[in-house]
Amino acid sequence: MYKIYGRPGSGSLAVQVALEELNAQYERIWVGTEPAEVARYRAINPTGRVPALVLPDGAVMFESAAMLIHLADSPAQSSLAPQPGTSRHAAFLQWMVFLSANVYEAVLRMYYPARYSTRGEADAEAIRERGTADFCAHLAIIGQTMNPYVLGAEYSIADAYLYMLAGWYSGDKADLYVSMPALKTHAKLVSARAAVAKVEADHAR
Ligand SMILES: N[C@@H](CCC(=O)N[C@@H](CS)C(=O)NCC(=O)O)C(=O)O
Repeated sequence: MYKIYGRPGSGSLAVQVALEELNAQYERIWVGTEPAEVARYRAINPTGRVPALVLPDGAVMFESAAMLIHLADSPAQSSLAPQPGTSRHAAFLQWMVFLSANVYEAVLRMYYPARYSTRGEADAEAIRERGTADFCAHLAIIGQTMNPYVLGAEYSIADAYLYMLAGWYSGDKADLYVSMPALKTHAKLVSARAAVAKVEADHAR
């Protein structure tokens, strides 16, 4: 039995999708935002961020990309990632790290801009703007090669990750899709998956 700690609409969404895709048994636990609850949660994830994943043997993981790679690689014949050791798996790793290190990073500057300056709110607007521009530029790089999925014809858990991250665009999605039509097709395909629909409904409750 896994345990996934998260918040509605947060980075736990893609990890929960992976658990659903694998038909894994898991418990979903919401973490509140009150300081006392976050302080208690740091005993599970010392960064205080969501998600955190507890594995069936009790080991605890943080960092969403690491969780997704671990889950996708766990079954010998996984439908969520190519076979480890192959060039296709190398491409999978490349995009997972790219999404985490660049797209997720830019998202955090869009949503928490005041944290990125010692002047706090005074610089927030400029940092948010830069974060949004970087977010779009990073998505455009993936958009150049995806067709229709990140790895081409086959779905992988990188698609659930991209779908979640792209969904956090704070501007008008229609504008984003005009410049990146591949993302629109991608969102339609990924949102139609049973696992994704189930987890999105859970996060919307
Ligand atoms: N690199 C981390 C980022 C996690 C993260 O920043 N999560 C956000 C929600 S999507 C969070 O916990 N925000 C609350 C906060 O930073 O106080 C990961 O991929 O797991």
